[in-house]
Amino acid sequence: MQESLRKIIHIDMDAFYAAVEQRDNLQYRNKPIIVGGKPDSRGVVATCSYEARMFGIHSAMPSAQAIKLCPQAIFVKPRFDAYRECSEIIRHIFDVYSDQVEALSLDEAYLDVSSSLLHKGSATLLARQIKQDIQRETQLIASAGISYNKFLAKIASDMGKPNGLYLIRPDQALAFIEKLPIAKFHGIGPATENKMRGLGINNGHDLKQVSLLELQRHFGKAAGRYYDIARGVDNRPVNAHRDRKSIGVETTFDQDINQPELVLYHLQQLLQQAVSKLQAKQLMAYTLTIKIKYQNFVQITRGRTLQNAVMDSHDCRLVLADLLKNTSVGEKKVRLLGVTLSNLRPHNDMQQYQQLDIFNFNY
Ligand code: DCP
Ligand code: MG
Repeated sequence: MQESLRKIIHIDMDAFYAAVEQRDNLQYRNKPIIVGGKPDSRGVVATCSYEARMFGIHSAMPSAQAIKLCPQAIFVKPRFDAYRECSEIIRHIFDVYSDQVEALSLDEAYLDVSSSLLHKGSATLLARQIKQDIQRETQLIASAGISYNKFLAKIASDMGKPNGLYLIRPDQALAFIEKLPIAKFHGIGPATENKMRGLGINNGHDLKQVSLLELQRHFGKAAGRYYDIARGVDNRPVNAHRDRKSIGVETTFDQDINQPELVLYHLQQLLQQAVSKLQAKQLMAYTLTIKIKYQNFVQITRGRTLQNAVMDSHDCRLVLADLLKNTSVGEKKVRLLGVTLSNLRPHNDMQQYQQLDIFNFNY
């Protein structure tokens, strides 16, 4: 099927955890509430109500900073069972409208509705119906984005928030992308964004001016994707059986490193980044693997499966140190280090989630 013929809907719940809390607790309605860790020590904001967002608070912000921005904010301990229950309800609704549903997290999914005959094939009317079903069954609000591929549908759902129903038609897409700031491109993270800004690429228009060759020079393998999305091309299918197997991060050093302490330090940093990615996907990992490429380009991996889910990098220091014992670190110089988390599962209960520690949910 030609790309322009697909009809993709992206659904994302508004302020999901916070909306559930405001629904279930009258005293939180119309108030700035923060779901996440308390503002002492290392608590972090999981999400906050739109009332709290007016003060500049957002997900992943340290709670201590959030309370400074809004001293009257109410901190609420997460109730994952309630969020999972809602998630199941909305997934059942999606299944009614499409057999090609790709759930990205508890509150977010892509639906390919290209072959739906409902509403005479209008994906926008279909999305509106899905939003209505969600509201009727959960009393919660979802935003929907509609377009001809995943990249644009996701951006569209962001554009309309909250309570959005936003369509990007094929004939509007190129003009839309041209104006889009690089920060809004899903799949371009903060590091790449900075690099692009350094190259004078601030929006879709700028990105489109750069040749594929030039993009490859700066961004390697990711270049093709950047080249395509600047042109509104994203052929990724909605993958109903997507099952992420691992999450990894790695870094190549400008100068090869030698000291075991320094290697350990970098591995901890990489692990911290991997754990953050894991959290964003609402997953837990039980297997931790390190990758080392020596100066002579020989590459090894060492892994361990743990009894408890991988915690933060501080707690894993001993495991990392242990994995390093069985390597030539200290003798051979290292040019690249990587950390991969695998054996992934959705985080199921409070106790397991707490093991990720970062949120510091000790109420
Ligand atoms: N979440 C989290 N930690 C993060 C980001 C999100 O625990 N760093 C959780 C809380 C959110 C839920 O995942 O409620 C969904 O994430 P979203 O990014 O969709 O954010 P919200 O639904 O809260 O708000 P929005 O209206 O912007 O979608
Ligand atoms: Mg959301």
